[in-house]
Amino acid sequence: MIQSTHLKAISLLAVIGLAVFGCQSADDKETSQEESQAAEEMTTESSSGHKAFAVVNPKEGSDVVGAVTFTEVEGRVRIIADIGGLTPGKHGFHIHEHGDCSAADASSAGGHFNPTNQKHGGPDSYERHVGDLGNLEADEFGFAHYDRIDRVISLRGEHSIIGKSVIVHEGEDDLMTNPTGNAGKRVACGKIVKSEVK
Ligand SMILES: [Cu+2]
Repeated sequence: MIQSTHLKAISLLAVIGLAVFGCQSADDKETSQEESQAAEEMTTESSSGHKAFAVVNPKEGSDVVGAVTFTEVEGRVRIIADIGGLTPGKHGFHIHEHGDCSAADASSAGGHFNPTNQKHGGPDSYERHVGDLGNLEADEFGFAHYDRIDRVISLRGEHSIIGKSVIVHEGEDDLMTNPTGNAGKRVACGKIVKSEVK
């Protein structure tokens, strides 16, 4: 049991390390350039090969920290998140519309990313916000590992999540209550940055 906790801690640190290393080559000024570049590439490239990541940092009253990677896989996006410092159980996990985590309560990140103006749902709901990714589920040690392929979010074009933010919530997303899923406070936030890793 102790060994498995250590392994999880080590893999979490490795993911954060990779993400932070990648971060050194990307600053805020480059984001709009990257976004227009992404739109340009949409017409000239297949929809594979782009990557993005977010390092999520704790907001007020929380110790929640971790990293999320987004990787294009045959026109869809694989999302892998490793997050620690959670209370055991489910926590709402969304992409919010602004890449601004500066407010103590992360209210600066705005609402769920919803460019298609739909109602809140779960990741597999017919109607959902682009940013509706459901829940993380933390184990007894407060670690959550999330790995799924999403059919709605994108790393290019109108549904691009580059420059938006990832938010982890204190409570469970009920996958139903519009527009928030009733998931409570925002306990961690991170801006989504396009990765330069080839
Ligand atoms: Cu949210």
